[in-house]
Amino acid sequence: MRKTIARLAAALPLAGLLLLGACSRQVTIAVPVPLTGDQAEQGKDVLNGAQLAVDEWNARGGVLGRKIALESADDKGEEERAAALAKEWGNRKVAAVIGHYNSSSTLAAMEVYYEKRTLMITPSSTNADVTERGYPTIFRVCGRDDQQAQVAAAYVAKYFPDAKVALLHDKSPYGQELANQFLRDYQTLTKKESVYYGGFDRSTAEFAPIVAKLKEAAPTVVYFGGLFPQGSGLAKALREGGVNATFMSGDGCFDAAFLKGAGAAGEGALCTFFPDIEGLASAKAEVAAYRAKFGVAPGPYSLFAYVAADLALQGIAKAGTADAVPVARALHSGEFQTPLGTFGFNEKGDPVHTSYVVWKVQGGKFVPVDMNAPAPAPAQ
Ligand code: ABU
Repeated sequence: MRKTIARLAAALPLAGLLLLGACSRQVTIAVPVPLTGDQAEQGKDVLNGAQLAVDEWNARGGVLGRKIALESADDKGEEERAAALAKEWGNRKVAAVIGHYNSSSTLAAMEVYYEKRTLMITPSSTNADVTERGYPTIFRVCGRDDQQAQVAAAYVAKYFPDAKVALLHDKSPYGQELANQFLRDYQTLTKKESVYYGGFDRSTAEFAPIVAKLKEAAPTVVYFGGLFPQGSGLAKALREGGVNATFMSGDGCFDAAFLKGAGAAGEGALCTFFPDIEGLASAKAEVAAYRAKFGVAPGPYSLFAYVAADLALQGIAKAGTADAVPVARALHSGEFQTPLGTFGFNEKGDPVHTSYVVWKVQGGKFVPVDMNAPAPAPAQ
């Protein structure tokens, strides 16, 4: 018995080494997203997209002859948690991070990823600073708030020539930047001032005070920089409180949860998002594969997460290593085929091509609006 224990004890370090060897031969893709709380579904959308890409790569033999492992963690949409995950995964030398979902989390974590030489590609964080800070191993596959705000401002300037615009935001890096960019562009285009500008915390669910202020300001368009949990509640409160303005927001409200939360009050609301992705011929196979695997349609950012994971793996394959610096160089210098079309990054890490359009809630669904329809004549 004693001999057996001694043999086992002698074999344990070897088993440990073998296990370590097997693990280090894996390429790990990490996905930090909110998996609890009011953005849990959006986090799952992203996780599923990345999972699909990883599964397809593994089915083709992995990358560099190594199996790809996917790890996910709940960043809870919280900055501190995001930074802690960045530290942990950076220390463990994961090959790439697909995330975070929220701009606030990405901004809190990305410096750590950069310092730890961890490649990071966010599918959905649109705050300009994510790429403006100039970290060469940090990328995004979505567009930016300054781009979508410009489209929104041009739309309002053209189709609401007599608008009285009020701006609200959730004080987050995403929401506040979006509202500020919208205001800047709108003022440049129309030389008009807003009738109201204000912010409230992400935790606010009681909108009566804000409704009272807007009743007084009497806007005809309310532009909200923020996410769907508050956007839907706000749209509802405004309608119920007698503020009959057109509600407009960005990609953060472009979600089925906005439609559900706002109900009838969401009818006529406008959001900026990418053109119809599910309708893209290049995305047809992945949309079908996503539906087959998860039993639901992809969420707004599912295919972006798929593309982010796929590009990380294409970059690794092209560089011949999982080390972030050569992989980032490969991503910066190439063009890649993806379900979103031919994809390249500029020197900042933003997609070379991105486009936003305006979507309108009609019959409880988001419908793309005709951006070339003639504008109404201004009132005399
Ligand atoms: N882009 C909207 C969702 C996430 C964010 O940027 O905070």
